Order: sequence, then C-alpha cells, then structure tokens
Amino acid sequence: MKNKKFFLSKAQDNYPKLYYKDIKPDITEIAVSTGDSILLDLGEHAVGHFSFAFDNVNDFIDAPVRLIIKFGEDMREIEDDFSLYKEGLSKTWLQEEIINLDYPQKTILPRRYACRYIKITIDKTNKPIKLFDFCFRASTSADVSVLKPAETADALLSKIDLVATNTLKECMQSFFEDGPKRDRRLWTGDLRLEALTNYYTFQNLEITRRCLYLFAAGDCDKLGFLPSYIYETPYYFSGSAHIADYALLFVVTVCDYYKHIGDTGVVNDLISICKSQLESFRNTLDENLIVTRQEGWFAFIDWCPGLENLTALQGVYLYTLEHFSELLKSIGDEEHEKYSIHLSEVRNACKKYLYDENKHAFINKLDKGQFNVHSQVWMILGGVIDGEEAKKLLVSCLDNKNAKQPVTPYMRHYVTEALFKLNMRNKAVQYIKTFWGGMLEHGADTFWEAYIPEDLDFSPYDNRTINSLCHAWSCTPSYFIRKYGL
Ligand code: RAM
Repeated sequence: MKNKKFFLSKAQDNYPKLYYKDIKPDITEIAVSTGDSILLDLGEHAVGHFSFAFDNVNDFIDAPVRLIIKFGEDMREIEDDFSLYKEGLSKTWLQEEIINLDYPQKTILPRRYACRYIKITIDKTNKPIKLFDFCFRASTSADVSVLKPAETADALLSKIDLVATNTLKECMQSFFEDGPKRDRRLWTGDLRLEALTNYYTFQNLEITRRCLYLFAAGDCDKLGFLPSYIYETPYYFSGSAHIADYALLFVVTVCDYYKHIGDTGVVNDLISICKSQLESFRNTLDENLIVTRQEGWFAFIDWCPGLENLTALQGVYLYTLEHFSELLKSIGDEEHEKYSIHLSEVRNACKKYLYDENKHAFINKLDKGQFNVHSQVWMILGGVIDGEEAKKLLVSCLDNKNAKQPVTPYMRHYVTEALFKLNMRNKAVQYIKTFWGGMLEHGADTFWEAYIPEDLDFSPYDNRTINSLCHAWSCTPSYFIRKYGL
C-alpha cells in the first residue's frame, strides 16, 4: 500500500551520497589578545562545520577564553550588527556563537554554517593566545566531477553559470534545501527549480526522487493540498503551510522528472497524489472556472509587497494541467483527454473573465484591478494568449514602471521561461544578464533569495540581514544557458 511509511522508505532508499572537502582559510596562525578581531576568508561560499585550535603564547591563559564567532555569506553580513535585528523571522537564523573555552584545545563547533567569511572576536582572554589550525569541512551531495562547463562563448553568461551551479551545489545536501543559511528545509517551489537545473548539471537523480517521496509522505490540509515544506532533520516532519501554487508545482516536478528520466516507476507511485492535487484545486474554482479566494496563506507566486496573486495562481493551474495532460498522454493514461479538455475550457474562461480587452492586459476584479507582471507571465505560461499579442504584452509590462515587477529570482525564472516560450531569446538573455548579472556586480559568490537592483536593502522579511544569499530558486540561469545553448 502506498502510504506514508511506503513513501518514507522510498525516500530513504534514495538518500544521496555526501561529498566532503576541507577548506583552509587564508590565515594559518595568529596571536591575539582581548578586543582583537580576525577575519577568515574561505575564498568561496561553503556549507559545513568549522574547527580551529588555540594555545597559550608565553603564559598559561589563567582564566577561560571567550570568543564571539560570526559567519557571513558576504562581507555586508559580517559588518551588520546582529544585535540591532528585531524583525519577525527569528534572530537565531543569524549565525553567531559566543563560546567559552576552559583550556587550550582543538574545537569543532557542533552546528552547521553557510558562509564565506568567519569573524572571530576575542571577547576576553587574560593572556595573549594563538589561534591556528582553522578548517571548514564543507559538504554537498553534488558530485562536482560530473559537472561539465557550460558551452557558451559569452563571458558574462559563463560567469553567471558558474555562480548558479555553485548556488545549486551548496543547496544540495541530504535533500534540496531552499537556503543552507535559512530556512534549511525542503520547499516545493524551490525543489521544482533545483530539480530542473540538476538535470542539466549534476544529474543527481537520487536527491530528486528522495524529495518527491518526502512530499508524498506529507500531511494534506483540509483543501487536500500537500504541505509546501518538509523538515527532514533530525526526523521527518510535515510542514504546516499548504500553498496552492506549490501544491501544483509538485505535480509539475513529477512531470519534469518523467520528461527527463522516463522512469514510470516513480510516476506510478505518485500519480494518484498528482491527480488529487489537481482535484483539490478544481474544487476552489467558481461556476465560471475561475479560482476563488481561500483563507490563510493560499497563494505565494512571489515576495513582491502588496501583490495580488490570484490571476497568476490561475495561470499556475493551467501550466500544471498542460504538463500533466502531456504526462498522462505519454504514459498512456486514458484520463489525459479529460485534463486537456478541462485545460481548454479554463483557458477560454481566463480570456473571458480575466483579460481586459481595452487595456490589452490581464487586469481584473479578481486582483483588484492591479497591473502586475506576475499575472501576465503566468497567463502566458498557461497558454491563454500567445504569439504577437503575448509578446507585446510581456514587453510592455516589463518596461512599465507602474506594473508591479518581480522581486525574487524565483519569479524572474518564470519571466525568463515566458520569454523563451515566446521565442524572445535575446530579451531572455538580456533579462538574465540584468538580474543575475546584477548580483555578480555586487560580488555574489552565490545567487540571492531576493534582489531589486535599485534597492539593495530589500528584504521580504523587513531586514536584509536575515535574507539568504545562497538560495536554491536562484540557480536556474544554468538551466537556461545549458538547455538553450546560450
Ligand atoms: C521562504 C523561502 C523559500 C520559499 C518560501 C515561499 O521561506 O525563501 O525558499 O519557497 O519562502
């Protein structure tokens, strides 16, 4: 029987192998006294465990030594004063330890960190000490030996590809994490993009299967949607958010898996869950086949402040229906026709009820008359409009300051996908260069969770310090560069 136990055991069977690397920072040994600070640079972003040793210099330490050790994904984070952080997400995500050491010794910090820089401040020592033997043991389940360089002649795209694959590598641990600094869990929206990029880069299929099964084992909410995130460490725990677009993207992730791998075993295990996700969404539609607002955190789409997201959500539904009916067709499931008929009906309904013929855009009551890029992109990805009409709309909303623009590389992925869908290759490349290339100009070693070029302090959580600077959903330039041979 395919129950929680079955899915969890399948997830366990697909536990990926982890690879370790010891990184020695730029400083090998240094004498320090109270009030001194040292900065270690690992030379790259890394996820793992930090160790070091300390010893007396001329005289025995006399009293315990107290160190403050801070880990930063970039230098701005190192320079931020964590004690000023007061916002909603827990301050305990900020990576800082105060440790007291009684005697000269080698110390391995028990927690895992995500960082490039490590700052050690000597809060108190009665006698000078020396610090040495610094080591950062980095881990990943990405096998870097299988990664081929992107075959692009464009220097900027090749740099973007390196940073994008690095981002993915760092997020690949015992499952696909969203961010190794924060939230360190498996989210569906992130999984979909990580899995997609992984097919073109590290090709670790175990981790993808594992994550699909981890979601399949999750507890659905009263609408029938899978959890949007899963905790895996130290034991399995099903997340309490059930966002509809993420539930749909689980289905898309299964479809992508089949498209790339052609493995019917996994599809057979998961097909009834996929059907139930679509059925649950179907139940939220009104008599015109348009989604109705539900209580709680119903749709995500992007972290854009004030975004009205139901039109976009409806587009995710169409996109999922299209992927799913194709999957059913290719595995010979007779229900594929039922889904493709429903797909055309919903598309027609969207054109009728969500499109404003005078404004030539998806601006409607459902989203309180708001003009945003998100609705246009998802309606295009959902196939409601295409060709010249779609091209014109997409270009005009991307250029329009009055249209709400995406703020996460996650939503920017779907903008880029829409540009490729409409064969606007040059524009797509330009878009990648502007947004992902923009992060490079600010020295990114890995791509960030959120980025607005004109507002580097932007955070979905009201304080930039808590942002994740190595975020899974930002890794997809490698997918585009490699898939389309840019
Ligand atoms: C945040 C994380 C995660 C994302 C959710 C919706 O907590 O950034 O990656 O999927 O939001």
